[in-house]
Amino acid sequence: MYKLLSHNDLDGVGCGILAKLTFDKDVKVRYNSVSGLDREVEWFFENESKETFLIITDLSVNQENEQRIEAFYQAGGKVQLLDHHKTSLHYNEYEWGQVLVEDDKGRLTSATSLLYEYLVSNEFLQPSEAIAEFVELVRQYDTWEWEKNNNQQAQRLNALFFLVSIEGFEEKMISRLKTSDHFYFDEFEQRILDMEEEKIERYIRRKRRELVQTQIGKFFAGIVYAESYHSELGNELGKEYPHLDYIAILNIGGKRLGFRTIHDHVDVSEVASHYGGGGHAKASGCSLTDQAYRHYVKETFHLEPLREDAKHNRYNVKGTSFGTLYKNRNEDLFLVIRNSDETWSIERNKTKLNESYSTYKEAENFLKRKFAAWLVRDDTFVEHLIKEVKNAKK
Ligand SMILES: [Mn+2]
Repeated sequence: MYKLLSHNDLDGVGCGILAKLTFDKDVKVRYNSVSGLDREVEWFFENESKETFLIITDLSVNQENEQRIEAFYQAGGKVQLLDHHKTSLHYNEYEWGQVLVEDDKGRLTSATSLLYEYLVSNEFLQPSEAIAEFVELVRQYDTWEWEKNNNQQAQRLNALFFLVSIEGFEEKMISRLKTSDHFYFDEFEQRILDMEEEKIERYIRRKRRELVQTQIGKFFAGIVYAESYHSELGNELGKEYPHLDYIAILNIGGKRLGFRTIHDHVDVSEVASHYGGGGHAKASGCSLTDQAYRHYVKETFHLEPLREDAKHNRYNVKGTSFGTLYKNRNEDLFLVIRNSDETWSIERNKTKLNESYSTYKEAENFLKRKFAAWLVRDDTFVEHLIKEVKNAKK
């Protein structure tokens, strides 16, 4: 018998699908949340037969279980842990641990891609094109590579995963991978996925207007409350507000906190590990500990949401030598202007601030971090100019 303990996200369930394709009725699969795995591992050692081959994917165990697994392995037990999270790299010190963040071709891995490699190279599973295509979609989704490659199929696979039950998803995928030459979505799935996409768009548009910003430690965070679509949301908000180092997504009901960044200078697994969590450089999470609650909820609850930059301006646009107008919640007006030496400065209510910046972007970053200002619409800009002209005439 085999027992697979895996994560309850697409990558984790991808592992379950591969295990069931491989071992069929000889494998029992349990999906767990990050915090739920340790209980399952304890249950395994208390209740399962010593002959059962334990496979753990996409998750890490606590120190006690790490020792239990090592003792089990030393006593002749069969166990394999496969993971791709940077925070799990120390398991590589054990013979039963294999943690790989990047493969030898420099490609980011996922638990599903690691398990596929493992099953094929140990000749448990016959490789096929359909399975390889499915594994690659899961990998691209989990590593967020799909966005760079504009691989909509990968995103749609994850959307489908959330639309149906885990059992329903497993069943569909297993029969499809067994019987078809290539991976595909059927007509019904295509239709519900189209509807889902529109729904996500509306959800994100609404959440964009709820984001607050604050400085925590050395970073500026954007904070939003959301129960679903964390990856899509983190990505969209990160792009909408690039002056923020990362986006923190609060799931109060689940007492969880997720972190996402689009920037290379930030490693959000470090931010999460500060609160006892972990994950990847671009996506991580932790439980809502007392300290996390204080930093992200209590101390930010009174803040007003950020205002979005005006979208369809023709005159008040960024980076012009003419000057670009911003405003904040205190009704302060800010003008970003280009100096004669090509540097940029900021005027706050017509008083020039001391600092100058070598690029427009840097000036804007400062303005948005320090004053939470937004680009005003053309009509406000024109009104401002008319007032200026009138004042000049007096
Ligand atoms: Mn994963």
